Amino acid sequence: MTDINQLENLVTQVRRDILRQVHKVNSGHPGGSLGCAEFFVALYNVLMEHDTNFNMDGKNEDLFFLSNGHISPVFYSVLARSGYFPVEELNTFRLLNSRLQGHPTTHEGLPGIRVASGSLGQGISVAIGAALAKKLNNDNKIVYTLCGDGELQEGQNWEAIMYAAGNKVDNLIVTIDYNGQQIDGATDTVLPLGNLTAKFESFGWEVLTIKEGNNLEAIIKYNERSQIKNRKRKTHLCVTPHCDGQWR
Ligand SMILES: Cc1ncc(C[n+]2csc(CCOP(=O)(O)OP(=O)(O)O)c2C)c(N)n1
Repeated sequence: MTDINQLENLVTQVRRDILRQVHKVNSGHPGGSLGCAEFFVALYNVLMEHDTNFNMDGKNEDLFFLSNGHISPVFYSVLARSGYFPVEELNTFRLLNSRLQGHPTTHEGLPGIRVASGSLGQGISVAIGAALAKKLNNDNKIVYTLCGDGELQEGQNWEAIMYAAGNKVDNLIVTIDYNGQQIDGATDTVLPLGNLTAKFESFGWEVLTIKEGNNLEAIIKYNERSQIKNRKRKTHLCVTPHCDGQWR
C-alpha cells in the first residue's frame, strides 16, 4: 500500500485501535503509542519487506524489534491491520490468557512478535544479534528497531551502540522516539540526554534526523532502503528523532 491518502486513513484507524484497546481495560501506555502511529504504518506498509505468513526465523525478510515494549497497542494494531492476526483480537488487549499482553511476549505465540520486550534497554542488543545472523546467512535484508528516548538512559543501550560500531553492523536501522517525555516527566528533567546526534556520531553511527516525526512522507523519505544500499561508508544508521515536538 503506497497511496498516501490510504496510509493517512490507516494512521487514523490505528489511533482509534490504540484508544479502544487502552480505554477498554483502563490500562496501558497511549502516549508513545499514539505518537508512533505514522512510524509503524510507514514501516509495515512501505519500508519493510516482510511476510505476514509469520515465521519466527524471518529469513530473507526485513525484521523489526520493538524495544520500548510498553507501546504495544500501536504494534498490535499495525500487525493486525497488516494481516498477522485477526483485528477482533485487539479486543483482548491486556486480558488474562490473551495473546496481547501489556508488553509483547513470545510464548503466547502472537504472529509478528519475535522477542519479549518491556524491560527497557534491550532492543538494540537483540536487533544487533539478528543483524549479525543475517550477515552470517548471506541474507541482505535489514533489521529495524525502535527505542524510546527515556529508554536510552539504560546503560545496556550504550554497550550495544558501541558494539555495533566496532563490529560494522551496517544492516541495522535504529529509530529513537524522541518525544522528550518519559513516565516521570520530561527527559530533560529526569536525566538529560544531551546532544543525542553528537553522542551517536561519536560512537561511530550515522544519524539521520526526521524533523517531522508525525509526517508519513517525511518518515518514508528518510527511511528509504535505498539510503542504506547507496551508502559507500560502512556505517550504522540511527534515524532520530522520529516523533517531533508535539508531545513536549
Ligand atoms: C528497565 C525498565 N525500567 C523501568 C520501566 C518502566 N517504564 C515503562 S515506560 C517508561 C518510560 C520510558 O520512557 P520513554 O522510553 O521515553 O518512553 P515514552 O514514555 O516516551 O513512551 C518507564 C520508565 C521499564 N519498563 N523497564
